[in-house]
Amino acid sequence: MMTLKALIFDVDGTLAQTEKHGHRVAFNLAFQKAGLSWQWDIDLYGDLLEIGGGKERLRHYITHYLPEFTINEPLDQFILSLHRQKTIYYRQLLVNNAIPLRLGVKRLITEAYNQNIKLAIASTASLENVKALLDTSLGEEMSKYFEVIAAGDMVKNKKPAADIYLLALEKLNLSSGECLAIEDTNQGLIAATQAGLKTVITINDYSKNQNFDDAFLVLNSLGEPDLFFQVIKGNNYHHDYFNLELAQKIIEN
Ligand code: XBP
Repeated sequence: MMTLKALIFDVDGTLAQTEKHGHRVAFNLAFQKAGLSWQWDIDLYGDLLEIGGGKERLRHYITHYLPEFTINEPLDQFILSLHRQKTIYYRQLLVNNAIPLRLGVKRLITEAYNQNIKLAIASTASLENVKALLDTSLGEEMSKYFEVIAAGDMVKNKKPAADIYLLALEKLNLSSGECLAIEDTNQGLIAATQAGLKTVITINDYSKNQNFDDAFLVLNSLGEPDLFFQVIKGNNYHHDYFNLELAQKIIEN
């Protein structure tokens, strides 16, 4: 029988709703600071989220939405400095007004840590931005619970490629059958599935209409003992909120 050894969490949208109120706002502030009139509204940002990675998203926007755009420096350099400024704003936003963790996240992390289940991160966002979220929303003490952080440019191909999950597994020194992935998007699901992981999805506004056929369980949130999750798809084995017991049942089946 397979035993659960680790939980691997996606970050943006899964741990906290950072995209709409964090990353998007920080991009817009960086545009303003650079004297650009670009504005990423909530709907446009939803479309742009198909491209994982802030730098990749900027490049996609420039090449697909602004074909006439020209600058006096290499595009790579321009994107890097714009993204660097965005990262500064993102951290500032979090420090000044931490984005709360989603329902059940802190409880599950605490439960795992107390039961010696390893905790890992597999994120498309840059390491700096992942750390900023963990430090501000979980606190520096609890953010150390994450033994492995696989993020951003540590791999060549970002989600939906499996690379970041394969890196997390390698760093954990565990096989995919011993770990469970927690994600919020179709791209994340594809990445985790390609890495051989079973996946639980907690949907959000941006991802709710995506395809989650390959997920083991699709929920509206992880839920709490006094605030149950809603099951959108899959077998919840009569549980009302997501805990390690349910995670273990998923791994076994
Ligand atoms: C989320 C992303 C990231 C963030 C921006 O990834 O796609 O690109 O939107 O972060 P995940 P950076 O859900 O895998 O955490 O600007 O740091 O790339």
